[in-house]
Amino acid sequence: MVDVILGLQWGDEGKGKIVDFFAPNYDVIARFQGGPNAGHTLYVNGTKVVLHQIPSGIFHKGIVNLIGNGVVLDPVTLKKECEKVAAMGVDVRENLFIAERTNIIVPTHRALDKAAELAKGDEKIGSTLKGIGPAYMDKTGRNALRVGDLLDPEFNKLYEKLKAKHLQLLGNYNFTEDISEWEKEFFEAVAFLKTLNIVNGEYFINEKIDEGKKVLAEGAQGSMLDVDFGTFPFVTSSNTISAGVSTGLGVAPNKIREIIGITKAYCTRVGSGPFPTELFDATGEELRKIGNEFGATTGRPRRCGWIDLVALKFACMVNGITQIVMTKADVLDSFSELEVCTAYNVNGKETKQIPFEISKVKIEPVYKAFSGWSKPITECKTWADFPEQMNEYLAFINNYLGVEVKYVSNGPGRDQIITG
Ligand code: 2SA
Ligand code: MG
Repeated sequence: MVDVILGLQWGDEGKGKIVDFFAPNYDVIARFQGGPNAGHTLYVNGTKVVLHQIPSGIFHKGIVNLIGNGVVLDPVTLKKECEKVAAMGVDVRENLFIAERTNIIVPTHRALDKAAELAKGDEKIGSTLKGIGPAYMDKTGRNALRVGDLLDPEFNKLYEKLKAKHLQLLGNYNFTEDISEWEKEFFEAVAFLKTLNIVNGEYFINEKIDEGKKVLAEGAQGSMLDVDFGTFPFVTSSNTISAGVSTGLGVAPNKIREIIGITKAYCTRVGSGPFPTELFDATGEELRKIGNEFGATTGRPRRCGWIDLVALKFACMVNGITQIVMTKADVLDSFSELEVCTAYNVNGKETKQIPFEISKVKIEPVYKAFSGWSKPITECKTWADFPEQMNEYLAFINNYLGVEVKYVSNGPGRDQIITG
């Protein structure tokens, strides 16, 4: 069977840490979408590691890590990351596998991403500029190169053909950057990638499932960045929700069991687009400072605000969430009052649904206030140690969402997680 862990907000919910925490219960950890735009932070023996392409189970010996076909893979990022984990004693040839249908990010994808964002001016998406959008466009446009193509003796020809198409597009943009250095790096990385375990991902994973092995599918970005259900057009280019597991790994929906959603105790967003509960005041600044809210891939400061139950309930619905993990609850320790968004006011009308126009109209959040707990919960060891005010906060959220918060993370460390 397959369980899924994914983010319920706009990314950065703490997926890296949570996948790493649950990893010992699984035999296989698989990424099913996204690419080097992801930044999954884990702490290994006290050292902070950020993973972009490799699944977060890589530091557990004996666990198989699979990069699934739904991912877009940048060989350059992958090579650097493999070298980084190798320096920490991990042999990627032992426990990393890559699906041959995985689409490849080429240097001109990054160039196109950059050129297109620049051309958008004020309307820019706030992309990580890793080439994600153009790479997925080539997938749906049926032009992409895939990992299996690397083994084709004619690969260089295929590459040149795709590059020529991209250069034509870049011609529309007045793009003048020299990409020859990127290309040199790319071909070195391609040579390296060819030495890794390239497999038929869908047979590989289904054979594991048939053998009774337990698979954990690891989401990237967040549900509100889903290309269909997120705050379009301010989204990423893949299906980040649980349905993406089936298409991104070749696993049938009836093989999926638990769908674990992660939410922060508050909310953040990096990049442009609607964020109804965003705080522009000292409280927002405080959340960013205490929560150390800066992009793991780009270092950009993240926008911060209160928890948004309208968006969370929507995310629970489209994902079929069966249990919730709340992260960074300790960040709220010092706030004397907390707000929880329970509805939106859209054009003078109150609603508990995400409106289609979310990216076009101003949304006023309707809040319910809670008193803070003003106690360091980092010291709590069990659920019973949680302050009364925190129990009230959690009970309200459980009741609103109709799904239970089963785990609360109360610090960045591997062991700082409490089960209810
Ligand atoms: P892209 O790069 O084209 O997919 O960007 C499109 C939108 O998706 C957002 N996005 C993200 N949001 C949160 N976290 C992400 N990963 C990094 C991290 C981001 C970083 O973990 O911190 O370091 O800045 C991620 N990746 C994409 C992006 O902001 C755009 O709004
Ligand atoms: Mg992240």
